This record gives sequence, structure tokens and C-alpha cells, in this order.
Amino acid sequence: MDAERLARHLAAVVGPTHVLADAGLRAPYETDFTGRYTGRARLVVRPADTAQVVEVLRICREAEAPVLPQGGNTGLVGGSVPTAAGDQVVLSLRRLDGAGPIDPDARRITVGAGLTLSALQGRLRPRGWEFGVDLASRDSATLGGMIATNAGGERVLRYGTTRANVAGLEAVLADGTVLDRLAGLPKDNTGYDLTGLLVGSEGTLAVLTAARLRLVPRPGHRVAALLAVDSLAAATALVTRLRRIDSLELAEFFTAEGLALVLEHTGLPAPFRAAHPVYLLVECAARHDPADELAEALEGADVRDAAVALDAVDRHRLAAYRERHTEALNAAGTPLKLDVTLPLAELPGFAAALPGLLDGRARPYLFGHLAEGNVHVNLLGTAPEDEDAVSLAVLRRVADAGGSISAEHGIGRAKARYLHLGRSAAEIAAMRAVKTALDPAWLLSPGTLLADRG
Ligand code: 2HG
Ligand code: ZN
Repeated sequence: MDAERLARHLAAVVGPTHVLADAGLRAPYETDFTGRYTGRARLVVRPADTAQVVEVLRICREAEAPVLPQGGNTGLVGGSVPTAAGDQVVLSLRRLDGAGPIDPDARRITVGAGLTLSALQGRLRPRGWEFGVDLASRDSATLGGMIATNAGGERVLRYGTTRANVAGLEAVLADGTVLDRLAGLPKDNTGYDLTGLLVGSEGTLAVLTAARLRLVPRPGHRVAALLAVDSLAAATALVTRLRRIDSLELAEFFTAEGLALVLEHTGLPAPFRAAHPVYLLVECAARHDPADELAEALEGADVRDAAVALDAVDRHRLAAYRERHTEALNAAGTPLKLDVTLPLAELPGFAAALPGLLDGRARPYLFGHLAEGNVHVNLLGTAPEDEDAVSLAVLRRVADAGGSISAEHGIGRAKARYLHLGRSAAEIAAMRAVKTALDPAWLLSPGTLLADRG
């Protein structure tokens, strides 16, 4: 089916204004947030509801057009933008942005896949509820995208990754079949966990259209502290000490090099008079004021300087030093991002080995979610011809140290060729078998997660 005919068929379902064929209109859907991954879509189609998604998939299947589901396009592994081939239909879920009522008995809410995280937060907070997952791209990231990538973010140490916070899903398979697991019962032991399977499937198994989310009561009190320490080893020791506090919700680290970049890019004043090698941002939240608890836990700790935030304005001020790393790095270049996780004890050794592994081929910036040993290795200045060798050197070291080559961003297109470093041949074969069972023609998100049929 030629592009014009395909566009006509799709327009009959979603309305002509929601089929974007023009290059200028397609552009925002074709390049990722960092500018690293870019391609060309055959068309962009924007359905309004699940019934329209079913029809869109039916038409694309008939046209043998590969389909790439897309949420807020904030992913960092190239899984949400089309390839250069120009044959993929980008299926934007952003119009599915509804939300049902909060169910306080079940502690649940049902949302459309296109609702942004910040829109969900805006709905929950005044009513005394929260969603356990939070991340810096909250204004654009959609719940559907977060679920498809099993996003982690800043509060994993307390609430787990997205997977732990999703009770049920509605999804459409490549052949248009709707799987409805939205009941999200607290107990439901009836066989394969299809919701669990689809979380983190990166758009390769089904198009996620709605989700039943777990909620937590909003803790009334919060306190944050930015702590300056000597080294990554000192920061990890501090995290181990602070994890004894139940109210600990966040433990984020960054280094002097990253902070310098953030200050230069944002114009923010430096947090302390002097620069320090490593910074740890911690936050506690509870029904009671956790400030004393935090102060007690920090007594006698090896901290070079500290700033405490007792109100929301100060908390956001401190959080900005950490959260604005991604945009500051983007402003400085097109970073090569290697989101990895290591056993905590291995982290300082990994950081020390990094310059040797890079061998002058990149400038590293390390920051991330310290409690999980999740380091966002951002590399600037890597020549295109060195990218593969540099990535392999870093990811191999991570795998050898018992870590994971993708902590929270997923595999996408960026790491599909390195999947064997994290998964055995038997596991990859099983993943391919699942893919083929649910999407026999491999029409959904081709090239993402699984590079090929093997
Ligand atoms: C974060 O933790 C995100 O801010 C982005 O996962 C990390 O830019 C990155 O590498
Ligand atoms: Zn992160």
C-alpha cells in the first residue's frame, strides 16, 4: 500500500488532522531528546482511544507497515524514534491522556497511556496520594512510555521500579486483539502474568493503551540534604548508613565535573563555597517530620559540607543540581549514554577503572541513583568511529563486575547489539519466541530490544 493510500485509510479512523505526513509536522516525532537518534517516519498517526488503536493496527498490518508506538519521546535508548529506512508508522499515544477517579479503597487509579507523569502528580497530590515513580522528565514522559520501558527514576529505593507500581494493563496486540487486565486485583493467581510481561517490553509485544496504577498515601513531611563528600566510596558508605532510616526516599549522586557543567549551563549559584569531589542528594519523607531522624543518622558521618532543605522551594533548588544534568550535558554536546548498574561495592572500582577503559576517547560524567548502584555514564567528545569500542569496553566491565548493561533506560536500539552481555543465549531465544508468538510478523518496534529474529 503506498503512503498516500495508507494515510487515507488511517485518516478515516483518526481524522485527517491526526495523520501527519508532512515532514515539518513529523519532525518532533522523529528525533529523540538528545538528538542522537533520528530517523524518518512513513507517517505519524495519533489515535484518540483504544478502539482507534485497534483499527490503526489492523490497517498497518494489512499494509505490512511496521509500527513504532511512542509516548512522550523522552526515552534515551532510541526505542521511540523511527529508523532512517522511512517505512515505520509512528503511533503516538499522547492523545490517550484520560484518567479515572482515584479508588481510595483499592489505592488505585486507571489512566490512559498518554497521560504525562506530571499531569498524574497534579491530579493525585491535592487529594493526598502519590504514584511511587518519579523522574526528571516528568513533564513530558507518559505513563505508557514509562511502563513500556519499566522506568526507574529517583525513588526506586523506596517504591521499586515502574513494574512494582503497575497493577494491571490494557494493551493491543499487533493483530488488533485487546488484552484487558485493568482490574488490577490485589490477589489474582490465574496463570501467566501478562501485565508483568508487557512492562518493560519496549513496544515490541503490544501497544499499551491504559494502566491501573498502584498509589501510596502522600507523606506529609519531607526534608532534603545535599552532602559533599570526598569520594564515591564515601558516598556509597553514606548511603549504606542512611538506608537504615525507613523514611529515606532518594539518594542521588553527582560529581564535581557534572556540577560544573550544570552551573555553567543553568547559571545557578554554586551550592557550597568550595567545590567537592562528590555530592550526595538525599530526601526523606514520612507522616512525621523526618528531619531529626536524618540528622541523627548523619551524626559523625564523614561529610565535608552540607545544605539542608526544609521547604519545597529549597528542596527543588537542591534537586535542580542533580536533575538538570541531562539538559546540561545535551547543551555541551551529544552525549553517549551508558545507563548501567553495579553492585554497590563494585562502584568505586568501576569509576576508578573508567579512565583506563576510555583511554582518552571520551570525557566521562557520572551521576545517578546511588542506592541501586545505578550510574548514568555520560560520555562527551567520543568520535563516531570510537563509539562502539568505547561502549563495549564499558559494558563488558560492568557485566564482568556482576552489573547490568541497562539499569533503567532499557535496551532500545542503542544496546540491542550488546544484549548478549546481559542475557544468555537461552534467554534471548526465549524472548524471541515470545515476540514471535505475540507479533508473528515482527511489525511492532522492529530493531528495538531484539536486533533481529536470530
Ligand atoms: C536521570 O536520572 C535520567 O536523570 C537521565 O535517567 C539520565 O541523562 C541521563 O543519562
Ligand atoms: Zn536516571
